[in-house]
Amino acid sequence: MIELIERATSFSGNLAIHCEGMDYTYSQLLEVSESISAHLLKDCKDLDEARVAFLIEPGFSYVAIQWGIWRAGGIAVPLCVKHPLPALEYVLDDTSASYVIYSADFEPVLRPLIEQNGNRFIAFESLKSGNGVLPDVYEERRAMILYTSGTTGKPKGVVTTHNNIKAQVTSLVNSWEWSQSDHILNVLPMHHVHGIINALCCPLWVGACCEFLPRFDTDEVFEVFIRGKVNLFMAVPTIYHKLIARFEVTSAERQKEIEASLKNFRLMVSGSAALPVTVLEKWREISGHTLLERYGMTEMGMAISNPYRGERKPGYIGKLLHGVEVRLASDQNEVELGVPGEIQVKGEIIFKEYWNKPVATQETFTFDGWFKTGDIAVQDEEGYYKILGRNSVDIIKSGGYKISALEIEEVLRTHEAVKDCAVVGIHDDEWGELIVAGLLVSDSSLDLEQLSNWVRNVLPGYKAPRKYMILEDLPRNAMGKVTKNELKELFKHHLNK
Ligand code: MCA
Ligand code: AMP
Repeated sequence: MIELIERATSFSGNLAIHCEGMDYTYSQLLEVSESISAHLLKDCKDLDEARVAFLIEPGFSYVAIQWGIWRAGGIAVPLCVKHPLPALEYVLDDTSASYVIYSADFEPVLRPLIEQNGNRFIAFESLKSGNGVLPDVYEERRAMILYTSGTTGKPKGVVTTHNNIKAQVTSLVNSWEWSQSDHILNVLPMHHVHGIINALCCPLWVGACCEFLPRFDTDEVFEVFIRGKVNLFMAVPTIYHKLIARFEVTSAERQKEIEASLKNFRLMVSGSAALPVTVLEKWREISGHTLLERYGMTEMGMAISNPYRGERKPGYIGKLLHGVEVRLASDQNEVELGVPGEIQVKGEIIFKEYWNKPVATQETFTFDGWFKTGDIAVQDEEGYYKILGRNSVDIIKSGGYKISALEIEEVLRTHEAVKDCAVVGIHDDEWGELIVAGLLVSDSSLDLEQLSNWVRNVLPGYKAPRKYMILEDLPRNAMGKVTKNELKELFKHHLNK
């Protein structure tokens, strides 16, 4: 049986999930997930890695479905609750999902697909309780597919096995000293590693409690902090930036309550994007905590982290985690200490494959099995790594989301008034990078607000450009290739005017 779930039997009376004012124990999680498995299995003995997608708000039902799919031998494909229909459809088609479980709130967005092919869609509310014999699911089997943007157009499905997930979780449980008495607040999107592995599977591994908020909201986060049960928090730098901004305009009395509640925390973590030193320092003034910055990727979970005990160096992502091998390399060769190189990683944490993309999978590993992250870093004499950048200008990190400039460009080019375009990320204190697009248009009266709304019907809001600039021509080099760094400068100049 899957170890994460098997372990839950020894914490059955513990509180597992708190959401929307309700408490749920591990025994409820086991009971409801078993019932979901039985429903999914119907007459078969094992889902045999069939893909089961689910579109559910973060909370108890989300976790029960995830476990239900795993216990029935399926591959869990969590969908993003903010995606418009085309983005959801892409994932469903790419995974050829056998079933799609959705809660009533998402019926309107899925309706066109339900009308076309209703059989594979299961309303969560219609899941019948049942019990039956569940299959024995070996840890080598595929467990989950998460979608990530890369340097080629459309997002790729990252496949992890139960063994990969176990390695990713146990490494963090040991390094960050998770225990049964922990209680984390999880405000992260539940279709990415940060929310799923770090903030959900880690507490569940040790019998701790994961509390969800249906959506991120600064006041609600502070409200939960003040209630005093939570002792761990993990977020992207943009969230800390937003919490600081809200704190600064809060009454002195409320500020004191927030500060007092933060004293009870044992750990606060930042990751998914570079943590600006100014944010680290301001949060330290408010909370008394030096944020623990760590580094990870959808394809591997976490590989490098500042220490739980020991010096957390501002501006550094820390040292390699237990059970992981890391090297800095130029092409296939390790560089000398102090010389920048690409972060390459080996270990059980590394994903199995990109779904249905054997060539892309092969290309992302060196001939001798190192996973190539594409991130450039340098190591200091004490073993701490510092990220210097990425080897592709086409990857943008905004709000902690990884976004492909090429994917946005492809969408923009399908608009009737757009002749050509180039998308880049420019520095922004709040979002890390802001997505902006330079356009060549066939109709100079193009309404940019309308264009922006049109884009948001195709792409999720967090992938939509925030600013557009109509240009006479795109900056290009002698070979005719768009020079994106020049475009960034043009934008900076344009926005500073
Ligand atoms: C939203 N808005 C933005 C952006 N996103 N503006 C600029 N840039 C953006 N990227 C605007 C919206 O248009 C809207 O404005 C307003 O902000 C609120 O939108 P909403 O969607 O409600 O935003 P939010 O809920 O406040 O979201 C901010 C967020 C979110 C909570 C920081 O971006 C988030 O959850 N990020 C976490 C992503 C994450 O988990 N990444 C982990 C990937 P208006 O109302 O004017 O339209 S896993 C990973 O990276 C690895 C493994 C790792 O290391 O962890
Ligand atoms: P994703 O594919 O969404 O999992 O994003 C992974 C990428 O996020 C990595 O390749 C890095 O570029 C970036 N990242 C994650 N953590 C950090 C960090 N602490 N500092 C800088 N970049 C980070």
